[in-house]
Formats: sequence, structure tokens, C-alpha cells
Amino acid sequence: MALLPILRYPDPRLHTRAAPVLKVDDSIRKLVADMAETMYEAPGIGLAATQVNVHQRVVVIDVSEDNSALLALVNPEIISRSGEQVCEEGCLSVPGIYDKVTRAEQVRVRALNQKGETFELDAEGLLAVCIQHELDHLDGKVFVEYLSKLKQTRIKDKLAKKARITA
Ligand code: GNR
Ligand code: NI
Repeated sequence: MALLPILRYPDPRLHTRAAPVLKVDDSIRKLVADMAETMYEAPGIGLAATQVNVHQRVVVIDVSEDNSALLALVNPEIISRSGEQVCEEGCLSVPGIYDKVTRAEQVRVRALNQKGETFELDAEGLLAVCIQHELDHLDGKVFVEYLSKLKQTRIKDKLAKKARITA
């Protein structure tokens, strides 16, 4: 296992659209294991491969309190959505920034598991938010893009300033 470096907004590589995984093989299982370790260490409740500069459609999620419910989704697709919820979101690629985003309350997802088998999952609440947040990453979208242009500019300035200090 290995910890992977996480890209920071506004890194242009965060806007790459990830390609579908053609075969769930050992390289994908290693990626899932490394992403899970990176997510737990951060700590975060989700991580998309895009954030570790791997542009394949793989995400890991664990919204449990005790890191006991790892979910690995390969080629995930939202096949239905309903309702609306507002959640205060954060992102490991946008450290220290939190803001409200409106998303579907419930989603049904179809994905491949680590054996390459298709499965479906119904999610609501925080898990549904996290799934939508991670699928956006695979499409090159970061949650701050739901905020006003003014807020996006302020966030970029703040992170650029912080990067200068920590460099
Ligand atoms: O750790 C995370 N917390 C979180 C909180 C509210 C809504 C979404 C998230 S996902 C985030 C981890 C991350 O950046 N995943 O891409
Ligand atoms: Ni994120």
C-alpha cells in the first residue's frame, strides 16, 4: 500500500475527464487499496482517482464513523436521482474551504466492484452527497464550481496565498 499525493485546486489536472476502466485487474485493485489508505489518512469520506492524478473512473467512499464500510466503485453511473438536499461540502483538493451545495437527496448507482461484477446501490443523505461529489471529480468538476464566480476567485486567491506560505 502507498499514500498518494492529492492534487490541489486550482490544478488544471482536476478538470480532466476520467476514462472508463476496461478491465478490473490487479492494477485497479492496487489503485483502490492505495486510494483507500490515502482517504483514511487524510482523513476524508471519499476520494476520486482524478484527485490522485489517475484519470480512470475509480472512486472510494467510506461515510462510516469507524472506517468500517469501504465502498469501491469502478465505472460508477447514477441511474436515477430524486429529491433535493443542501450539504456543507468540503474537498481534500480544496483544503480548508467549506460551502453549501444543493444535490439530489437520493441516488441509485450502478458500478463494478473490485471483482469486476456489476452491482447497484441505493443511497441517501451524506452517502448520496459523497457519491455525487466523487462522480463530479471523474467528470473534471470540483464542488467550488457550484459556487458564485466571486467565491471561486476568492478561494483561488486564498489557496494560492497558502501555497506560497507552505512552499
Ligand atoms: O472528505 C470529504 N468530505 C465531504 C464532506 C461533505 C461533502 C463531500 C465530501 S467529500 C470529501 C473528500 C473528497 O474531497 N472527495 O472527493
Ligand atoms: Ni472532493
